[in-house]
Amino acid sequence: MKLLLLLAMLTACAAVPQDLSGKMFTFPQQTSSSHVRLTASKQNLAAATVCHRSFTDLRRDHILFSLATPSSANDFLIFWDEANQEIEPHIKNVKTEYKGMDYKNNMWHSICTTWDSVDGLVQLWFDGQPTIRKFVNAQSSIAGAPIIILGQEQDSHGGGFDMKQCFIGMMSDVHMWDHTLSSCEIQKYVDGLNFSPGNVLNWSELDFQITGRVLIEDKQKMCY
Ligand SMILES: *[C@@H]1O[C@H](CO)[C@@H](O)[C@H](O)[C@H]1NC(C)=O
Ligand SMILES: [Ca+2]
Repeated sequence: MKLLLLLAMLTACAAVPQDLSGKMFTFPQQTSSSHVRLTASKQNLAAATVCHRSFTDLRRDHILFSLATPSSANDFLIFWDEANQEIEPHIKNVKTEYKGMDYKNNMWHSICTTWDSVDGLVQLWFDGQPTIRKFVNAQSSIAGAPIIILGQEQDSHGGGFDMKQCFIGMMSDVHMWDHTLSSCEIQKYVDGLNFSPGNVLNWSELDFQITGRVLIEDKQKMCY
């Protein structure tokens, strides 16, 4: 009986993965709490690619993607630094800086970040344009239980949110792979063509949990 009850509770709590194709998360206000937590289907990543699309009018620092493990709050993190006008991938707590991106307000931008622990190289693709491949001293796997959050930046494993770094706007097409994608695969993602979805995070089968005011809405398309 107790076991049945426990099973029933577990089923109620377990999020059913959803196909978010054509949808977006809307983060409509500044808070230090509203966020989406994503469940990864794999742990211990020796390499990774993370792609996402975002739309904002923020003119301050903000988070785009935050993956923390118990040993490192910035295990895989994508951050916009307003003062330095740069996108900063942090891998295993090591920061890389990419300047010169045309990160305009009020339009969709797709950002893909690849990293491999074997060569320690990071590369960012901004709206499909590659940046240089940079060495980061991050040559071991991302290990331990990951907590992946959209909308807030983790200063600790699952917490330490700062209202002044939260994301406000819309996010869509979040995928994560356990390997680096080729430039062709990234181009297909950017163009919204038939690409192979993420095997760590799959937007078409996303396991997630919303806290606070985050909405799932249809992506607004251009009419022709
Ligand atoms: C992603 O989700 C789609 C839709 O459920 C599924 O067909 C596909 O196999 C998934 N891909 C991966 C790599 O999990
Ligand atoms: Ca912070």
